[in-house]
Amino acid sequence: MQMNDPQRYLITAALPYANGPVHIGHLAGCYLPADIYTRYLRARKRDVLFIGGSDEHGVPITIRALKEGITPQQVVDKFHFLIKESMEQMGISFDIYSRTSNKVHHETASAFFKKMYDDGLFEEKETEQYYDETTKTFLADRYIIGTCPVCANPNAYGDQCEKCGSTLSPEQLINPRSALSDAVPVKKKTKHWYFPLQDYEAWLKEWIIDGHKEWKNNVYGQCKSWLDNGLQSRAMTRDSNWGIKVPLPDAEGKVLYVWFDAPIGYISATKELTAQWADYWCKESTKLVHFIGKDNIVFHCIIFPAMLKAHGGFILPDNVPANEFLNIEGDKVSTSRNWAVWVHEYIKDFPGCEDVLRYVLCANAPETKDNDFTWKDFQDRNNSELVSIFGNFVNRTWVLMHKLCGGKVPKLHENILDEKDRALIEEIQNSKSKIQNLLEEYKFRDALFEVIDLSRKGNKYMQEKEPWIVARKTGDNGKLTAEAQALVDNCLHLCLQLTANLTILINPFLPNTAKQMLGMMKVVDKMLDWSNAGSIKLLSVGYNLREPQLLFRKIEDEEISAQVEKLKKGLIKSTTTMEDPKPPAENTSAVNKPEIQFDDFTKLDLKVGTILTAVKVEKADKLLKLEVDLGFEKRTIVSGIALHFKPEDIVGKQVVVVANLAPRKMKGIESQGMILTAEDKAGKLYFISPDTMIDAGSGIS
Ligand code: B3M
Ligand code: ZN
Repeated sequence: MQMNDPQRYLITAALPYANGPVHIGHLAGCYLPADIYTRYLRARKRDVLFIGGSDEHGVPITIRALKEGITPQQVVDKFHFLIKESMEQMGISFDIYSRTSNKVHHETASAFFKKMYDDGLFEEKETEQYYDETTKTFLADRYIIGTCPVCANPNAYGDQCEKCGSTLSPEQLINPRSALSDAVPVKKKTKHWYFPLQDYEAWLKEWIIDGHKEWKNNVYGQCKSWLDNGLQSRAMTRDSNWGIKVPLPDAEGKVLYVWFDAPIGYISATKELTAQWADYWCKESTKLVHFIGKDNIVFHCIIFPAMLKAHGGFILPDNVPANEFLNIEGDKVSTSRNWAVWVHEYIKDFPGCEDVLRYVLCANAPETKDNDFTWKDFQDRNNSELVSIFGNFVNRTWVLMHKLCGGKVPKLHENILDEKDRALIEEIQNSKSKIQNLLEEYKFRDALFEVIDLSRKGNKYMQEKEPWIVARKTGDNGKLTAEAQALVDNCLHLCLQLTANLTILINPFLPNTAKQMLGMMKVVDKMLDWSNAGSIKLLSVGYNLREPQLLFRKIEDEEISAQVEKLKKGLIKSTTTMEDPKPPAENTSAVNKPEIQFDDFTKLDLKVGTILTAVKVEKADKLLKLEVDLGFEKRTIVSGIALHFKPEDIVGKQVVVVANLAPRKMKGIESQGMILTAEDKAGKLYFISPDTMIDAGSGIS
C-alpha cells in the first residue's frame, strides 16, 4: 500500500558505476524521473532529500582498470568527476552526489555487514568456484563470460546476460571462459559469506505481493517471478582486493560484494549530508523511493530490503518506480560498440539546450516498455512541440501584451467574460490536480503531456479570440473602442495568467525554462510554489513585464544529420579517453598581454601533477593546501581556489603545475609551485588537465 501524507521524503537514484561517462539512457532510466519528482516535492514545500553518488566498487571498475592499464582508483577518480559534472549540467539536483570510496561509506557498510554477521545472519560456506590460473583470479560476476543458457548469446556475463536480461550465475554459463585471459577456467575452493534469502521469502511475499500491488507492472511482475521461482542463498563477499574489506579476522583478500555495499551507499551519503540522517532512514513517517533502471529491480526490491529487514532499524522503500531501457535509433545501447549518446558530448554539441534533452527524454520515457530515441524524434519534438506550441504561446502572449497593452498586465473585466474565457479559466484551475495526480503516480510522461496540452489550449484560445483583429475596431475618433480594448485586455490577461501557471507546472521538468519565464515576468522564485498553480491571480494588474525572449530555438536538419552521422560512423570519441567536459569560455581570443618571445615561454617549466590531498587552510577562506605528485617528487602548493573547488572533489584530479616558480610563503606555509586554472566569463574556475590520465610529471610544451 502506498503511503499517504508522509512527513518527509527520501529519494534515491541508482549509483552509476564510475567506469564510464553517463549516456542518455541513464538519464531517461532514473536520474531525470527522480529529479522531476524531487523538484515537484520541493515546489510543494515537502521535506525531501535527493541522494546520489558513484558506485566505485565491483568488477566493472576493476575490468576497466585492467583494460586501460591504470589502477581502479584512477578509473573511479576519472569518471566520478565527469559523471558528477554531467549530472549538474543537466540540472539533476541531488542534495548530495557522493561516492562509495568515501571513508564514511566504508565504515557504514562494514558496520552493516558486521552487525549481520554478529547476529548470525550469514552462512559461511566453502565452495568450488571458477578460477583463472593464468591471472590467478576467481571468476565471479563479469570476470567470466560464456553462452547464455536462455538466449544463446555467446557473450553473457557470469551475473547477467545483457541481451535477454536474465540474471545468471557463473555455473549456468555454457562454455565459460575468463574475461581476463580467455582461458578455460578450473574449479578452486574458496570461502564466502552467504545471505540466505530464502529465509526472507515468506516475508517478502507478504510485503510485495500482498502489500505493494500498486507498484508498476514491470516491477511487480519481476518481483513476483523471482519469488515464485524461490529464493536462494547468495554470496555477499568476493575474492578481490578492490572494495570494502570483509571486517572479519580470517578474511584476507575478501571484500564485500558490490551489490551488498552499493545500496548502503544511499545511507552513507545521507549520513554525509546531514546529522539528521536517521530521521530519514529509520522513521516510518519517511517515504523512501528508489528510482532505478529495470536491470536493478531484484537488488532494490528483494535483496536490499531483505538486508534492511535482517539488519533491523531501517525503513523499507515505499515504491521502486523502475524504468525500462531506452534504445538509440532502433538498437540497444552498447558502450563497447560506442552506440550511445553521451551526456557530456550532448552538452557540448547543444549548449543551452539541456532542457530540450530533458523534454525529449521525459516525453519519450521508457516508463512501461523499452523505447527508442531517434535524433529525428528529438528534432520533431523540439521544433513542433517546444518551439511551435509551448514557446509559441508564451512568445505570442508577450509580443501582443507589449503591442496591445503597453507592456503591462491588463485588467480582467469580469462582467464581459464569455464561455471561452470561462472554459480557459477552468482548464487552468483543473490542470494542477491532473498533473499532480500523475506525478504522484510516477507517470511523468503523461504529466508532461498535460503541461504541453495546456499551452496548446492557450494557443487555441488565442487563435479563436484573435486579439490582433479585435484591436482594429476603432471608433469615430480613430481610437480603439473601450469595448474592444476590454476584450483585448481579457484575452491577454488570461493568457498571461496561463503563462504564469505554465511556469510553475513546467518547472519540475524544465527548470531552466521556468527560470527564464520568471525573468520575463520579473517575479521571484517564490512564485514557483506548487500551491500557486491553479490560480488566475498570479500576476497583478498594471505590473510591467519585460520584453519577450525566445525560450527555444529551432533545431536544423544539419544538426540532426551530423548527430546521426556521428553515431553511425562511431565518430563519438571512444569512452576510453576522457575529454575535458567543460565548455570553452567565450571570448578567449582577446589578447591582453604584451607580446613575448619563444624564449620567454620556454622559461616556464610546466608539468602535469596529480592532486594527492587537499585541505582548507585555516583562517583563509580562499586557500587550499594541496599535496601534488609531480612524478619525481611531491610538492606542497597553496592555491587560491577554495571558493571554487571542494577539497574532496579534486583529489585525484590532474592539473598543470608551474614547477619552477620560486617558492613563496602563504599563511605560514611554503608554496612550492602554482596550479593553472581557466576562468570563464562568470568567474568560475576550471582546472586545465590532460584529456586522459597520464603519468604525473609529464612535461608540457
Ligand atoms: N551501479 C548498477 C548500475 O549502474 C549499479 C547500481 C547501484 S545502485 C545502489 O546499473
Ligand atoms: Zn540471454
